[in-house]
Amino acid sequence: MPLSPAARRIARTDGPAALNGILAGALAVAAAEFTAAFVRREATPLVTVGQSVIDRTPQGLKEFAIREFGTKDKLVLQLAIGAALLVFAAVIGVLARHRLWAGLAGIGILGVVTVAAAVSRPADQGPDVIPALIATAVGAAALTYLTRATATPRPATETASTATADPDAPPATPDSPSPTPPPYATPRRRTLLLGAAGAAALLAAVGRQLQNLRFDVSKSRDAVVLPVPAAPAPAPPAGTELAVPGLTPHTTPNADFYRIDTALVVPKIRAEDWKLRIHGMVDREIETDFAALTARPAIERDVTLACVSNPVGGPYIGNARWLGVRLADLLREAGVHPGADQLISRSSDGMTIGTPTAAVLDGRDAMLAFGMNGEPLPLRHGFPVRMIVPGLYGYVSACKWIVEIEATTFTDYDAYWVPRGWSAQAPIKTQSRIDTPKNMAKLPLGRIPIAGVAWAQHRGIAAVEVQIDDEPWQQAELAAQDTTDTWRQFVYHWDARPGPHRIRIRATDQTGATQTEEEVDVAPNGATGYHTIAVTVT
Ligand SMILES: Nc1nc2c(c(=O)[nH]1)N[C@H]1C(S)=C(S)[C@@H](COP(=O)(O)O)O[C@H]1N2
Ligand SMILES: [Mo]
Repeated sequence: MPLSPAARRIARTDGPAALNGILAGALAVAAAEFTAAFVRREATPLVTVGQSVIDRTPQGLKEFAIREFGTKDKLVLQLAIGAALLVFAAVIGVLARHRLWAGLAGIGILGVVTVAAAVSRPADQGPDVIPALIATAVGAAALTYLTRATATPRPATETASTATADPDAPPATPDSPSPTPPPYATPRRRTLLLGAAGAAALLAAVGRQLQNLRFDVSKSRDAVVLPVPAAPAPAPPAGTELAVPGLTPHTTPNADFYRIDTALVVPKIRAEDWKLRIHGMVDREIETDFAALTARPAIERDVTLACVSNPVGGPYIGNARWLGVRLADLLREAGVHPGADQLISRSSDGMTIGTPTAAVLDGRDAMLAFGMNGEPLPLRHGFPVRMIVPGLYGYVSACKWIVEIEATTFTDYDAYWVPRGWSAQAPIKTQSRIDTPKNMAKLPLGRIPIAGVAWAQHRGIAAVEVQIDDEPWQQAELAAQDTTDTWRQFVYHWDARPGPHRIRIRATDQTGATQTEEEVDVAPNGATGYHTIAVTVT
């Protein structure tokens, strides 16, 4: 298809100009990656901007992202930011070809955005702006250089005088009255662009490598020797595990444990560098480090952790054996004031989580955990130390990468999720999930096990019932109870008749309360309703 003259001119001029912008952008990003290796890994604009987007994302959009992309929402976000940057850089390149100052203004806007992102993070650390500033300077310099070096030379008659008299003159615009513009892509230009692309790739690769060397926590984690618990978890009674194919195992392996957090990159804290400060409304501040914490008498407990964003029937729940130190002991040592009804835990990346002090002190096994299923905490699950409080949703209890606990009040402080529309206090609601059969399954005639898990942390599960279509509710068989803080498997053996069927379940906790049939969404404090599936028996 023949191109119109205008299209040909754009292809010959704006296309290459866009490439200038993209290369300048790539060099800027690479410079930031390199600089971040000397500041903090989390200081690259790719992370600070992404993090700011996460913190500012309206709640509805965030729920949509979690629902649609699951825990891949962060990858999707990074791809979206990358795509936006690419388009913006291309536009900047084209602008610069027409008016260099306009392109530079575009770089300036990116600079302001990245600097603002670096300083506005809750974990604001002054030096975080350095990569943003360096990226802006490199972007501006690269754009200026590439735009000038690849500008269409002026027609021969003008060259001598203007070029020497005004080296800063903007390049000829595509509207220049030049009937046959000289070819834009010259061998020199090609060398220049390849050089810029190569430099960006090298700088970014070396920067990443340096980041990995400087912030390598896997070595620190490998070196951790977990203490032998003074109070080991009581051995679960026989029969906590039912033998039904497709049923969730009682203990969730670390590799399969759900991950929910706002961290775009997993915070990297070496155990040797970790410190925790307990302060606020206390008589004596406590500061401890990893060696001191793990030298205290440790407890080991099975606790089922659940996310408030878990929809009915959803996957954001897991059960692990945690090893840690009783938080109540530390709080009593600190002399927490009776009026301090809220504990704010802060993570190294600025997350704040508010937990009722009463829940930590009421005798349940609230702990600062450093072990998970016999291993040091995995990095994604909060290495080196996190909080675990049986019975409360993760966003009000389970601070990962914890570095600070402040005793305060609910009136004085709103934790991260509270102004975002979630309840300040959120005990886990009684819930149950069918793991097998799957929704929409086609099943053979005969006896079919309907099995899953039910949970009512710290109250314990007393019963699970199953209903087929509109028939009476039937008692399911319960697995033995590990503790009231863990979920409990169940199975119901169903003599399936042919045809389409609806299956629903409901659980009753050990206070006698049955979960409500009323369907409410996850916000503001956890979903309710009966997990319901449809199957066809043939
Ligand atoms: N630092 C930090 N801790 C956090 C979060 C977070 O975003 N940042 N999310 C909380 C939420 S919402 C949940 S449900 C649990 C999830 O813990 P997991 O990822 O180990 O399953 O961590 C909690 N702790
Ligand atoms: Mo959560």
